Amino acid sequence: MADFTENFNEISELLQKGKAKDIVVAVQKALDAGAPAQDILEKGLIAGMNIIGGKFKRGEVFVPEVLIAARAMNNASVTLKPALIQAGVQPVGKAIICTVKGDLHDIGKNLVKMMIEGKGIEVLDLGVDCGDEKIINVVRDSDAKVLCLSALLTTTMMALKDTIDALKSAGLRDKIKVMVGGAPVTQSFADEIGADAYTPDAAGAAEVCRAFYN
Ligand code: B1M
Repeated sequence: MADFTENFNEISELLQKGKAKDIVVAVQKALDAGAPAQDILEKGLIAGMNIIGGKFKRGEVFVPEVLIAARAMNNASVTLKPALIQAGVQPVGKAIICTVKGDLHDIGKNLVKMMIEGKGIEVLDLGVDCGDEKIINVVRDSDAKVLCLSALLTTTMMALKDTIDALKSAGLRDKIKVMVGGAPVTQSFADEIGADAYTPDAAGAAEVCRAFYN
């Protein structure tokens, strides 16, 4: 079996340096060499972002470095997307995705979106920092079956509960399944706030989301 370690390391390093143009070339090179898209994502892009995350935590890099790494991640994700999405799959239904109020971290949300699209589900992306009113309106007016909420901060986790409560108050809780995720979220927190599902990663989110359409 071919060994793509060198490709993954190159991608991880370019991500850490925030090389938004070069990383696109490296991702394409890895795809052309036959590296599985899922491995490029996990062993190259996410691995690189985890290293930057650790350095950010230890005060070795600061917000600008993290932002340019995030830009490189988003560019690389766009290049990777067609390989992650099965060509020609008819949408099996619709889902809504966003980050909750106060939360600007959209890299994980974008990955979850991509992976769900890869299951043939059309995703309405409401973006970041999404207030309840906007979410309620889209849930009411669309035929989406699943609402995916992402929160990356301990301070925005409670907004997951607020949104679920707002759905209840609007009489819409039974209309939609609510999935939650993001680094600080746990299964027990998801249970506590009355979410229908929690998964720790994007691939799991796509599996669970797809199961709601069976
Ligand atoms: Co921020 N940040 N950040 N940040 N940032 C974290 C999250 C932090 C852990 C860094 C740290 O201190 N170590 C920390 C949070 C601490 C806490 O609350 N416990 C933190 C902080 C404090 C902040 C600010 C407050 C910093 C400041 O201003 N002082 C600020 C807040 C801004 C805001 O949101 N209001 C802030 C800002 C930023 C940037 C703008 C600079 C940038 C975001 C850029 C962007 O997203 N466009 C940024 C980044 C990049 C990070 C780190 C380094 C990386 C996050 C990331 O993208 N990870 C992060 C440290 C880290 O995680 N190592 C950090 C990669 C991504 C693929 O993972 O999003 O976890 P993640 O998604 C995963 C899973 O969680 C899951 O699937 C994904 C992949 O498998 N998942 C789901 C996500 N959503 C899901 C939904 C699901 C299911 C699974 O179902 C619906």
